[in-house]
Amino acid sequence: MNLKTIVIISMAPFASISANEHTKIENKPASRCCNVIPKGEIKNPIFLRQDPEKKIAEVFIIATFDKSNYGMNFNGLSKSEGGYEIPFGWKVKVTFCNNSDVPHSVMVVEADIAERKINLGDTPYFDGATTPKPNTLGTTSKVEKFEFTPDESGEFSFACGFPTHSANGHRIFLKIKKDLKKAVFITPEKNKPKAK
Ligand SMILES: [Cu+2]
Repeated sequence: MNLKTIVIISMAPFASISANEHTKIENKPASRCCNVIPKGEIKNPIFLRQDPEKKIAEVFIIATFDKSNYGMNFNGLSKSEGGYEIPFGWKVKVTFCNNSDVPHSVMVVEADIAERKINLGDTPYFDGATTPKPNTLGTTSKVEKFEFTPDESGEFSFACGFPTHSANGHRIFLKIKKDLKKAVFITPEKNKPKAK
C-alpha cells in the first residue's frame, strides 16, 4: 500500500450501500476479486474512494459480483439501476476485475448506446476510458486499471463491451454532473415493495 492510498482511505470514503447489500455481501465466499481491493474487503467492499481536494474519484468495478442478471452485473447492479455520479472536472481512476470465468470488460459509452448494442470495434466515449480491447478481450483473473478525465458532463454508462452484454443489462450508469461536490455510488433499494 503506498502513501497515496493511505491518504485517500483516511478521508472517510463515501459509498452508499443499503443494509440489504451488506447482508448479501457478508454471505458471499471470498473469491479471486479479493485481489482488487485490500484483503478482507470483499466482505464489506469499497466501491468508491475519493479525494475532493485533488478532484479524484477512485472507482472499483467488479463484474459478476453476484449471481444477479445471470452474472451480467457490476458490483451487483445491472440495467443501470445504479451507478456512479461524479463531479465534472474530476479524474476517474477505475480498477476493474472479473469474478467469473465468462469474459467481461468495461468501457464508458453514452447511456443510450449502452442500452442498445455495443458493436465490435466501438471505442470509449472518453479517451482511455476502457479495459484493453473491450469487445474481444475479457479478463478473468487479471486486474485492469485505467483512468480518464471526462471533458463533458452528461449521462454515460460503464458498460460491458462484449457484444450483446450491455444491451442485456451488463451496465451501470455514470453521470458526470456540474453541480456535484462529491462523488457518489448509488444503489437502488432492492426488495422494496413496488408502488402501485
Ligand atoms: Cu459482460
